[in-house]
Amino acid sequence: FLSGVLMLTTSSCKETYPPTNLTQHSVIPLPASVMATNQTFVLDEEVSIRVEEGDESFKNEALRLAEMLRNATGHDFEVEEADKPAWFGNSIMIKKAAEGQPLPASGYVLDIQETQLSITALSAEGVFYGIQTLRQILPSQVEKTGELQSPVLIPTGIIRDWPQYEYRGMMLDVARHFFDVPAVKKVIDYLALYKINTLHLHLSDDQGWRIEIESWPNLTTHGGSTEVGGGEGGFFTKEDYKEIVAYAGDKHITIVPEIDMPGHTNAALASYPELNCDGKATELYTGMKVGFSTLCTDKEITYEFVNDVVREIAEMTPGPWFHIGGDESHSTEQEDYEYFMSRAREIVKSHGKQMIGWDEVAHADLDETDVVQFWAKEENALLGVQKGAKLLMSPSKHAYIDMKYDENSRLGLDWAGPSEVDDAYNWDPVHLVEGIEKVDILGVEAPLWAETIEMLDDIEYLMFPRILGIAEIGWTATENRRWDEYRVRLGQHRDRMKAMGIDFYESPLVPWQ
Ligand code: TNX
Repeated sequence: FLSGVLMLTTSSCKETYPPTNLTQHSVIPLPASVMATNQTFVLDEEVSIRVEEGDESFKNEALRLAEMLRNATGHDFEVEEADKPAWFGNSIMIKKAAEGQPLPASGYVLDIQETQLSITALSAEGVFYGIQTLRQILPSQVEKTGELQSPVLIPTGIIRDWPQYEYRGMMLDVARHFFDVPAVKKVIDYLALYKINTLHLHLSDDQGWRIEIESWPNLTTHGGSTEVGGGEGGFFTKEDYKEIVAYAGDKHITIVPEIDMPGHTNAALASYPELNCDGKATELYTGMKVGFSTLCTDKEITYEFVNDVVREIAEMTPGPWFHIGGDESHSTEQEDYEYFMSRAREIVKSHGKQMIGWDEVAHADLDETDVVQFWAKEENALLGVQKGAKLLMSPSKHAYIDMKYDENSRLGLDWAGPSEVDDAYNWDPVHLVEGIEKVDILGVEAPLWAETIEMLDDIEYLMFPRILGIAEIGWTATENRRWDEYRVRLGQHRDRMKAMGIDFYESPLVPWQ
């Protein structure tokens, strides 16, 4: 009888909710492990967000979470510095993992219990990823302003999660068509939700030079003045570039700048006659052909130019990498190409950066600090690995998100495609090139070339949903990935993409719901 009374009193002051199932919430990329405990954490206006005192970067993440919830619900959530849960009401705790915990540096544990939800990590980056996972567990209204109704019921359970690869990237070509700072920031916002941590900016090509270089001002004033199709082009001032770097850095995204050379350089050759072997400036170019331009590899001024450009950009770039292109230099003799690349690499190193180059660069001098971006030739990938370099995997058949989805796609090229959502998902970095092992691979990247795209909507259409698959390939262990299961999870991201205002391709291969 007594226990009956007790049960009555406890259950009368606590609401009961139907059993939940955390494993049915579609998180992309799929976490390393998800365990459901079938109860409910109630997120209402009484919840206090708490972070241990001491580490500013952890406090920043707590503030970020509070801001996300404030924006979605309209309610002000306070962030308190405390290492214990609140006396009354439920608590969200942001905690630093004890050193020596079996958790990789960028991993996190999201532990959701009935009265306490905690995110534990060794680094702020790990907390950030925990927040992105929580965001995907919340209803899609969290992506809008003022539309999330409180209380929000969150399923309980434990997620332990960490990435497989250190470099999970996308490339945006701002040279063929220029995209301005607000557009680039939007792309950064999108990448962050899927735990992509690198944005490679293709800043120069035959059709345009897009980054201000003080010592060579004509590069932008003349070389930046057009684009594919003859539009007005544009460029980033140094302030613009720094703004992008800082905005990305806040979301734990590293910017990798690329200046493509010695080919793909017509915009520079048109701006400075002395960079040409015959001393004459070329005409600006607005077509789509590749492989016709080259810097003059046996003139000393060429290396002064490269040094100035790399120095000015490296100074504004906190990340470790500098990409020097090196692709499709069809009008540079092979011997000249190798000589040029070896010198350009020395210049990059002298400014404290590690070189990345498209796979042709494997023919230059390389060591274990260099990165070869595989896109076309397997023998180049193998040669790079033999020289000790790491590989960045961007196989054009799978990872090129500038390809059409099918022959009816309104945008995109087709030389390596078409590339449907399953083509972009169904591949594994380790099994692309025979003889390559996981330790040889730095990560994966999806290049978005911009010959056919002119505005943010176009970027979204080619990016989504393929970028989610690339994000999962970079994050989730191969043995946990299956297209049949993934397509269902992807289908459940429809409302979230819509809530974010993303103009995505509704592939017939995906059960959208
Ligand atoms: C090849 S991929 C290129 C680019 C083009 C792209 C179009 C690579 C290293 N070079 O110059 O924009 O194809 O898909």
